[in-house]
Amino acid sequence: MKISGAEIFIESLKKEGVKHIFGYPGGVVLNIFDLLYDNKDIQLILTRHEQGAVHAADGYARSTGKAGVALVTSGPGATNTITGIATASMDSVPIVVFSGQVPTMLIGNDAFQEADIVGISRPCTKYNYLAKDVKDLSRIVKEAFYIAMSGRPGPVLIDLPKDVTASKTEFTWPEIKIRSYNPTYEGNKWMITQAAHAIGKSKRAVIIAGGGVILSGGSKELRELAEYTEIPVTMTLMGLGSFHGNHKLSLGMPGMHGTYYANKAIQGSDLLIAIGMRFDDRVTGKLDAFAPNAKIIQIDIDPTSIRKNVRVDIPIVGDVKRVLTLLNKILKEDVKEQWAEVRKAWLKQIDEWRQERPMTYTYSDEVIKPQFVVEKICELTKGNAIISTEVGQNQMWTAQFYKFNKPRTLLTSGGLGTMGYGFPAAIGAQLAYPDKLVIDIAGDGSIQMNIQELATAVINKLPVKVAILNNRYLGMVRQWQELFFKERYSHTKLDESVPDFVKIAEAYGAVGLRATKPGEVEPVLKEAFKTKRTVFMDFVVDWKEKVFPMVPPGAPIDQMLFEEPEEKAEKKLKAVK
Ligand SMILES: Cc1ncc(C[n+]2csc(CCOP(=O)(O)OP(=O)(O)O)c2C)c(N)n1
Ligand SMILES: [Mg+2]
Repeated sequence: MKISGAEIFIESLKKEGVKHIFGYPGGVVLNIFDLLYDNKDIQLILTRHEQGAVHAADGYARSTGKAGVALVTSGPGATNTITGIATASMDSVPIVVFSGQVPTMLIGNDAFQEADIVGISRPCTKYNYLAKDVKDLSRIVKEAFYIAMSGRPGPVLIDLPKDVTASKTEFTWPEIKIRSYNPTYEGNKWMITQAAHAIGKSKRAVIIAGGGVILSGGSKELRELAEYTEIPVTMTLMGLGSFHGNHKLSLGMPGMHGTYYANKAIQGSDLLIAIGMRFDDRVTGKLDAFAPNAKIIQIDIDPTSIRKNVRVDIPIVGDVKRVLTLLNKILKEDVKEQWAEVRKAWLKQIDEWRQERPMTYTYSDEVIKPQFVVEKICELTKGNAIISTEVGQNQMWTAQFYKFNKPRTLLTSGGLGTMGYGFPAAIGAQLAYPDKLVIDIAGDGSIQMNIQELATAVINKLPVKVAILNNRYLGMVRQWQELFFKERYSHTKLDESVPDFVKIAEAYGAVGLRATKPGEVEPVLKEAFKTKRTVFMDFVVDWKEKVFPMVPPGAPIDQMLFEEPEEKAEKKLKAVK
């Protein structure tokens, strides 16, 4: 029996096990939306902006490990997805985005709502398709999910011309084979043996764990490696949750706003084991001063990530979980060092650095410190919530003060740094986990970038909690202006333009709560966590607070700036007024 392209779309998604898609309608996708009107298997979640749909699909994917799906119309609907697609691309998130397109015979004619989305999205998708013939559609969908999920995951876009979804053919679900695409999962055994011997010889080794550990499901193997060889672990922003944040071998996050002791350990190391991380400039600081005495082992499934930024002595292309499994086996069978003895001096040295400059902040009982809010969230949730963040200071304080202890519990835009990501991403995660506590730790600037998704959360009864660290500033940019631009606060002061978030929440039918004093923080959080409704919490925090420590841009990572003494900060405050 012949069925339409729109029906093939539905049947293909069913075959892929898709239950939820996020989207927004328009003229050229009406065929599909018509089928979604009474389809029992697939539920479309209507967001209020296409960017929100893609971030929600991304949050769904990051929190579950399954591909997230979005469906939008042509032209502006399609172009509105680009920030979401680029966000997913930078952080290796598997999503499949379907965009409507004008009929094939009109493509290239500047037809109404035509945009060359295949061209526009090419640099920020892992792969993209223009489905020109309905006969190819099911194969394309199947390939798209395979490409999105396999190897180093990433976003795939399928452009669907209106006539293709209208025309009919037989539905088939073919075997697929993509000749030019064969990710390498097994690492080279000889290289892995070299890595094991290098670990055996090292005295001052450090592991840097990245998002690849989480993507491959390799947390258990990472822990086994660290505990067996007594090597301390630092987790990049994308790697937070891959290793228990409270483990005695945890050094927290490295890099620009990382811990002093992680950065000192990297700089002083004789062996760096980089696992599923790509040496982003926020991690390395000044490249030619990075880890000057270290031999480097890099494990990554994506060969183009290896040696991209730093020299690597032992490159291993492969899936992190499989490589670590073999590495652990070789270590246990062949490299039987007295690990505790070998690492004793190194771990003692790291502890001294930890004592010298712990990750801390100055508490106040007059004004709410943003770090205090994050600490309280961590304490009350015991690290068991799914946390998303926006971008800026709120994101860095979350990374510093929330102790992530499970993979897939932090949803944050690391590579692209997309303000407006956290709230829709939290909506996606809440849909996947209706009974879990999902909290977006937000900034007053970022939350306004996708605040319209309050409607999506409320109407779908998604009890997402948003904790706004309201400093009335584009705080992170203000921080740079204070430190590097002579306190010239050009266009970063939001102040009286910041809306009343309690009223906004209420206007959408959500709950709005506010805390202006430190003593109110815990009661507000407790009240929010108790309710089954969408909640905005407006924490009016100290606007002067900065994220420390900080590596100034272009400096080596052990040359960090620390919190200033109070009097000096006071002087600055006067200067601003
Ligand atoms: C879409 C987008 N535009 C601009 C930026 C640059 N930027 C980075 S942090 C930041 C300020 C964010 O302000 P807010 O959300 O209030 O967070 P805070 O730093 O105050 O916690 C800006 C403008 C960005 N990351 N993303
Ligand atoms: Mg702010």
